[in-house]
Amino acid sequence: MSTSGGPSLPQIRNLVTEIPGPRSRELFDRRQRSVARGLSHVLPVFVSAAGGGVVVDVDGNSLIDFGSGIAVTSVGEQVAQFTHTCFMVAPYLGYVEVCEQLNKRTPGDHEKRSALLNSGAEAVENAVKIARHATGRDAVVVFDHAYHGRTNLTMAMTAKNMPYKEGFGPFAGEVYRMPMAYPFRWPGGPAACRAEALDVVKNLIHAQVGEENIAAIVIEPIQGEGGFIVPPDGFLAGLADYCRANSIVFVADEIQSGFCRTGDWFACEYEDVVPDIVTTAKGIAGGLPLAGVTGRAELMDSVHPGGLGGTYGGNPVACAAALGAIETMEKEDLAGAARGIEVAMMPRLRELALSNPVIGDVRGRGAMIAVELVKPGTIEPDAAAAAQVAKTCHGNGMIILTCGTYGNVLRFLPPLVIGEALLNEGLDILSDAFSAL
Ligand code: PLZ
Repeated sequence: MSTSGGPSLPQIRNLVTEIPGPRSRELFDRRQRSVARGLSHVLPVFVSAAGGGVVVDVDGNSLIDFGSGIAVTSVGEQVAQFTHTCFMVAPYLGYVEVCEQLNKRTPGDHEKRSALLNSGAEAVENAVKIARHATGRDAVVVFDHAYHGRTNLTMAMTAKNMPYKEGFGPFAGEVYRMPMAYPFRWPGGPAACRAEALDVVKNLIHAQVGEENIAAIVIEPIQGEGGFIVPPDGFLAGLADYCRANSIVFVADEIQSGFCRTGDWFACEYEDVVPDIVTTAKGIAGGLPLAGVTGRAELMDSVHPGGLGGTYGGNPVACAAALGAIETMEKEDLAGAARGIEVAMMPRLRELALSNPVIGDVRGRGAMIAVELVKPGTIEPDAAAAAQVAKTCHGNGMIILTCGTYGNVLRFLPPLVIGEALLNEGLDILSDAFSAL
C-alpha cells in the first residue's frame, strides 16, 4: 500500500496473485457497503500506485496501463502515489473512505451510500437523477432565492436571473418554484412566516404540481447565494415530514452550509432534520474539486450499475484532501469554532444594527452570518449601500462578499480557524465602513 508512484515505478508487468487479488476483493466488499451501485468499474482492482505505463494494485500486482483513466494521465507523471485512475476503471480506497465518512457524518443513522462528483452543480444534478430514477416521477420542487448551480438543470433550479440565467435558456423542464420561508420578507412579517409558510407551500404544490408527480423537493437548509436566508424553526422539519408522507425524496443541498460551517457538521442537524439525500461540496476537500451525493441506500442503489459516473469524480488527490480536511474538522472541533464565531459576531452586528438603520436584518448561524441592508424604516433593498460598505472594507484590506436576490446582503464567511483578534479587527473595519456611509 505504501508503494510510491510516479514515473520511477518499475516499468514491468508482474502478477503475484489472481486478478482481482484477495486484498482487492476485501476492499471491494467494503466498497459495496458504502458506494452507490450506480458507479461501475472496468476492473475491480484497487490501485495503490501508478506511474509511467503501469498501475500497481493493493495485492502487489503490477499491471500495464492501457487506459490512462479514460485518457487523462497521458504523460504518466502522477504525483506521489497516483493522481488519477478513474474510479469507473479501477477503484481505490480513498474514494471508499470518503464515502464512508459522508455516510457516517451526514444526518441520520440509517444505511447510506454515496457517489463522488467534481462540483456542487454536478452533485445536485445527480441527486435529481437518483430521485427520479428511484421514484419514477419527474417533477422537482425548488424555492424562491435558491441557488443550485450553473449547469442547465441547476440553472433551472436556481432562482435568480441575472447573472446566472440571463440569455442561457431554454432551461430544463419539470422544475417548479415555491415561495421560500423568508421571515424578513414574508408578507405580514416573521411571526406570520412561521405560522403560514409550510401551508402555503403545501397548498401551492397540491394545486400546481400534484404530490404524486414529485420526485424531489430540493432546498438549502440555510440559503447561500440567495441571501443567507434562515427559515423559521419547524419549516424544514415540516417539509421533511411532508415528503415522507408523500413518498417524495427530500434533498438538502448542504453545499454551502455543510461541513461545520453553521456550527454542526450539517445545517439540518440544528433541528434534527434527516434528509433522504444530502449534497455536499466546497468545504469537503479543503479547496480541491470534490462533491458528494449521500442518501438512503435503497434510493442510491436503485440506480443500475453504470448509471452514475464521470471521468474525474472522486479523484484520488481530492479524496486524500477530503480525508485530511474531515480529520481536521473533527480534531480541531471546527463545528465548535463556528459556534464561537457566531457568539463573537452576533452581538456586535446587532449593536451595529441599532446605530445603523440601513441594517434591516441580522441573521445566520455559526460562521454563516449576514446583514441585509434596506432603505431605513422599510424593507426596500439597498444594494448600493451594500456595495459601498463592501468597497470600503475591501479598501481597508478585508474581503467581504455580497449576496442576495436583490444584491443587498453582506455575508460573512470567515475561515473556521480564524483567530479572535483578527475577527474583532474585521468587525471594527466593518463598523467603520458603516460609519462612513
Ligand atoms: N448549491 C447551495 O452554494 C455554489 C457559486 C459561485 P459549484 N455556490 C457558489 C458562483 O457564482 O458560481 C453552490 C451552492 C449551493 C450548489 C452550488 C454549486 O456548486 O461547485 O459552484 O458547482
